[in-house]
Amino acid sequence: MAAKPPKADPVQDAPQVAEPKHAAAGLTAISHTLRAAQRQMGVKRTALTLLSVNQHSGFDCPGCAWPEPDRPHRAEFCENGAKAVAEEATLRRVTPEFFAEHPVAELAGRSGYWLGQQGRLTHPMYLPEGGTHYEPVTWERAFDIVAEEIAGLGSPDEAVFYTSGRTSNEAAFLYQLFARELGTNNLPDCSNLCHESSGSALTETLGVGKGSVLLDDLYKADLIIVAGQNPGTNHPRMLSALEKAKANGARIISVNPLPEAGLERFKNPQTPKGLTAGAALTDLFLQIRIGGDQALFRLLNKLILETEGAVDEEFVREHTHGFEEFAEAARAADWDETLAATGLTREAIERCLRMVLGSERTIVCWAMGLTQHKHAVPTIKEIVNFLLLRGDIGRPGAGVCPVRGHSNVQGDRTMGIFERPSAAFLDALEREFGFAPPREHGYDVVRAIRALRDGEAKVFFAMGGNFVSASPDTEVTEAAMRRARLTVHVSTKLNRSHTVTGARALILPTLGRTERDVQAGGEQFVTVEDSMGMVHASRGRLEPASPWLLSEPAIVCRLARRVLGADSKVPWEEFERDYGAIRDRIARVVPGFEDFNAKVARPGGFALPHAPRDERRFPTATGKANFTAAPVEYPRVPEGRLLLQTLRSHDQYNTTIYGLDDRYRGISNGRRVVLVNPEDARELRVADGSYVDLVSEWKDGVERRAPGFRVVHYPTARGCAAAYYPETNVLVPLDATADVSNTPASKSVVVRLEQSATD
Ligand SMILES: Nc1nc2c(c(=O)[nH]1)N[C@H]1C(S)=C(S)[C@@H](COP(=O)(O)OP(=O)(O)OC[C@H]3O[C@@H](n4cnc5c(=O)[nH]c(N)nc54)[C@H](O)[C@@H]3O)O[C@H]1N2
Ligand SMILES: Nc1nc2c(c(=O)[nH]1)N[C@H]1C(S)=C(S)[C@@H](COP(=O)(O)OP(=O)(O)OC[C@H]3O[C@@H](n4cnc5c(=O)[nH]c(N)nc54)[C@H](O)[C@@H]3O)O[C@H]1N2
Ligand SMILES: [Mo]
Repeated sequence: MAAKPPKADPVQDAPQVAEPKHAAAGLTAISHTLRAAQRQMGVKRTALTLLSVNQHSGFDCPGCAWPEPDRPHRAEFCENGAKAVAEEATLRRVTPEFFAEHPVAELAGRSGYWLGQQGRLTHPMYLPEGGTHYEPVTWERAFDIVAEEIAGLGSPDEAVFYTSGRTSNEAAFLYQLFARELGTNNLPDCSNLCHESSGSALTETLGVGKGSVLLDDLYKADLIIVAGQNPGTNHPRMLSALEKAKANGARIISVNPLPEAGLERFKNPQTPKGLTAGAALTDLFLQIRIGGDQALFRLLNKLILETEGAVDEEFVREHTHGFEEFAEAARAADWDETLAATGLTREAIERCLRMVLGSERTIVCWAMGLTQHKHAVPTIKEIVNFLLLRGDIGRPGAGVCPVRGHSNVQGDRTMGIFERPSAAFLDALEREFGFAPPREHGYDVVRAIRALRDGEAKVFFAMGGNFVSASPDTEVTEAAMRRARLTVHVSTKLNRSHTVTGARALILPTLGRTERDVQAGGEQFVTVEDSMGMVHASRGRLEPASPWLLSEPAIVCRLARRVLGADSKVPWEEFERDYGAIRDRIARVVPGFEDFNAKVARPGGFALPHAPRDERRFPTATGKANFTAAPVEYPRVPEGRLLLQTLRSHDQYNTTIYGLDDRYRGISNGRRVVLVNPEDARELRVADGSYVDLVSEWKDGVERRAPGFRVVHYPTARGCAAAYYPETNVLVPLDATADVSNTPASKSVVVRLEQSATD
């Protein structure tokens, strides 16, 4: 039997603290997996469901974007993938009766954890203007309401269409098609909050905004640098790949302000040895100061340039542009200042250099620890400089590996979910469908919030996600959302964004990945693209959570028909009937998808072309791979302040909170904790176990406060602190974003700690 959801909101500010762990996974992970899954699904459904995750004939794990091996293990999932699946395949339900019982005002006072634990949404629900409760509504009426509000806009640019990264390729393609036929490029997505900095940096330097390695390259690498990423929690299947790489002789350097358990040692639950001792992963741990990565790579580059024979001169000559200017900047780097920015010793950097010089094939992997800073884009460009110097792009075992978050976030972008689409993409749409798509750029997430705040956008539509909790500056974002005329969420589960609404609001419940999708044309499957540009099919097996659910493609098709009417140039009905028809059009619009339907029928799918990886061709403005010479930046922190990063615990999927523990870091039963280096804590006079308010300081002078955090003395880098997102999003100023990519700088927030009033 599955357990009932919690009735009351648990007390979350009484966390318990134990010693952090030094290894990830192993038997404990298996027992946690099964317990979490059975709580939501019961025993039989757990077994059935987990065995079809990431199998060629099954569904793509909604957990993360890490690729599947060619021959997946019979149990090709991880603890956190299983939790993501269990959240979706849960037997708990949020019905019209639930909404009748709980007024919206009450739901708005609940924690995100409590909301998510209530289960799957079963019916379309409507909150009328002035209403206190969501009421059931028919699908027809729901689409009428959206159409009414869109018809009332002064221009299509007053509507915003957000996407979270679980949406399939088919749904994403239709969604952007609808927005563009309507007449707007306002297509912000979670990527704006996530890897946008990677996309910006890689597009400018290499010509393709995606990673350049395949899974197999990891197995061939001599050296893998993992910077700003916590795979033990967020990409657990990556640990198996790192283990295999090590067995093949690779060495691993991890660059992180925190000693993350998963990177120290991995106990692979798929192997007998893994269940006991496990394998040590990290050979060198560089405990970097938050925001010090650009400085680190600049120093490494300076040292490489100073070492006889270390530069791959032929590669630099043949394939790159801008070397001289870059080399001059790198040679001129000032040791003292640059070193201080890293918080490392010169010896540590020289040790790292020796490992770099000893490697013929180096891969750099990274995630949010690098992308969410003001200088995220130049940081990633410095990593590109580093790889270019050694010729480590476009050959086996080497390259850039931004590790994506949501399971199809990369595919959504490939399908055109982008507020700044290329002219080539729009031309292709125009040719294929015969309408003129808008050419002006639309809003990204931060700009969409400003537009809502300023009354310039009035309809907010979300294809998945939890916009108000995932976005920065919670109070500003929530106030902005409340100014909208209409907010609409296509969702699987209840979340905070359903409770912070415009004048009218709709919740449109949809099928999840795990569920069977039957349309008039028969049973359908969808496709996704993983972090390494592999595209494959995903087919749900479970009965839908409720008979009233529509699939995401069906929702877009019906909405588009209702809003655009008979004038539409797009055969929406045909697309809803048969997703193969959607793929036929994708094949004609998106490069790399030729013969899409045939290629995706192959087990394991197919790899999208990647010019730098496949042929050392760089489709940049210069036609070469670009070295760049940005000045080194790093966050400046005034006396008595700390630099706070906002990160994930082991028991959450972004804003979906699975539980209140962060096992590897030794935290349990609560989330309001702030990890502080014991030396800093002593200087700041904050005792372990005392309670503080986190107060962020930003140049606008506005006080942003997150009250009541338990101080945990923790071995993070000096001057740095860490606390969980989304509780701390209230501290991230809307205007504190990365240059160029405009991604919120959620990993470098200057804070002071104030003794809590209640302490
Ligand atoms: N179970 C689970 N899986 C997930 C998610 C989830 O929430 N739960 N989220 C998914 C999504 S959307 C994403 S984007 C990914 C996120 O995956 P990660 O990027 O691993 O997620 P974070 O918890 O934000 O961790 C950031 C890591 O960077 C480090 N870090 C912080 N600042 C710096 C810095 O300045 N320099 C360096 N070198 N390191 C730094 C932190 O200590 C931490 O280890 O995971 C995906 N997978
Ligand atoms: N401070 C801070 N803020 C951050 C981050 C950080 O590190 N620090 N990380 C950022 C990152 S990397 C990201 S990606 C964003 C995440 O931002 P989002 O993608 O907007 O947020 P999620 O929490 O992943 O969305 C969860 C909701 O998605 C819905 N959902 C789940 N599956 C499906 C599905 O199959 N279809 C549909 N339609 N809906 C579904 C459920 O209703 C669930 O409540 O947050 C960002 N915000
Ligand atoms: Mo993400």
